[in-house]
Amino acid sequence: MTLTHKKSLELFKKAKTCIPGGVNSPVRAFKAVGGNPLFIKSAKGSKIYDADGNEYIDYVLSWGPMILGHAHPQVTRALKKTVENGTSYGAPTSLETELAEMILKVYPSMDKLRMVNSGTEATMAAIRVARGFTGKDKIIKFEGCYHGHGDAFLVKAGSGATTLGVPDSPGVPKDYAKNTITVPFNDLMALKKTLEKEAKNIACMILEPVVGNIGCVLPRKGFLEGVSELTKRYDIVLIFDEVMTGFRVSFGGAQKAYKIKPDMTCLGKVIGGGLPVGAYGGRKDIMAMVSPEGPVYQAGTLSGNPIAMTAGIETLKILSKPDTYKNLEEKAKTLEDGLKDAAKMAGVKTKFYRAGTMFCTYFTDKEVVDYKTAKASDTGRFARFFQEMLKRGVYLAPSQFEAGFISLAHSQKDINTTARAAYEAFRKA
Ligand code: KE4
Repeated sequence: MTLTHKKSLELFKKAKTCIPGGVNSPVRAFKAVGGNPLFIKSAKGSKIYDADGNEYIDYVLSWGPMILGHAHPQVTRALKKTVENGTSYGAPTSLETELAEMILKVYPSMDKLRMVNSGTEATMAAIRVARGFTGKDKIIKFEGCYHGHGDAFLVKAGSGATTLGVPDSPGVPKDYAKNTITVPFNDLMALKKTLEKEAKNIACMILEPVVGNIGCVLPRKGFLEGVSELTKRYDIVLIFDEVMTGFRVSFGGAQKAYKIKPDMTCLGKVIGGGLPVGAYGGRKDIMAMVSPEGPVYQAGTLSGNPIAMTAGIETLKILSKPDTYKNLEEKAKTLEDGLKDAAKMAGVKTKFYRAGTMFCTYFTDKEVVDYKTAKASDTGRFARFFQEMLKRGVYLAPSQFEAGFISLAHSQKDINTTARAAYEAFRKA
């Protein structure tokens, strides 16, 4: 099936005259997979439709938020109603409390939370609060974990994983980056070594409990328990960045699935139901630091606005219905079996990882356990696989180092089509 992307190409050329790289977020530009990005005109359920009218089964789902599928009627109806009352007041509304209570009920590790407008804002604020609470400056993050574009996180491991960070992007001052220490994910020994040296200066440790930003990398047995135990031993604030894993790995996120109680949690994506929402929260003694209750400043013009809250509330109402996650798990497992069988029948060596409804296929025959092993996979082959799947009407994340997502709207037919396309795409790639 030869799809034309003529309209998308025209739109991309035009976008590049006024937006850097023609996109408002870099990964959308298809740089990692080649070719030009598709401009999307509409979406419904499990499908997205590009400017040339081509239909795709969507496994990006806006990078996670659209767990119900696109344009869910209950969410759309509620949004239309709310928007008639105005869109933002810059004053408190009952909707913010309603969504906050819904989230706190599902994440008992959080006593209180603050709404913000993105995952980046949530993680930036969370480390500022942890620094304010502990009076310490340094933070530990893990290689390959992405926490948004805050300066503190755009840092790569200095030479030797336990030395101080160096900027990973121009514009991040060296003096700032040196407060971020990066340690390999799944490596408790390296973490212990770092802590022996630096523990007294460390305010917090932040990690994606399942790493969705180098593909999908699962914590080794005992890793999260080890991290939790070490943060308690050294009195360091443990922050779970569940912007992606929240309501994805399970209804209660990775902290529920792996039974770990972090001191703070960052959320985003699903809790906004496709509207800009992030949130950070945690123990009441830590959140008491947040202005205006406490001295740590954080603010936002549109934080908690009624439209975004409405989308989040309706999304969580549907997700909290009984059997929803049983239904999601069945779909995700069927997809996993289909993709694994397709690779096997095509004679292609891949490693597939999944946590709840997030997943990833690597082109490698070695286990992928961290940034280094993820980077060693055959990204060129992934790019060819991506393009072959696109030709067959399946829209995967345009980078090996991203996770794929499935929604309540994906049907058995969608999954069968995907598996058939994958068999042909594996052979061609
Ligand atoms: P946002 O600022 O993009 O809402 O959230 C940042 C963020 C924080 N923490 C985790 C674990 C995340 O995955 C993200 C954002 N994820 C990327 C996808 N890998 C968003 C897509 C993009 O950058 O365009």
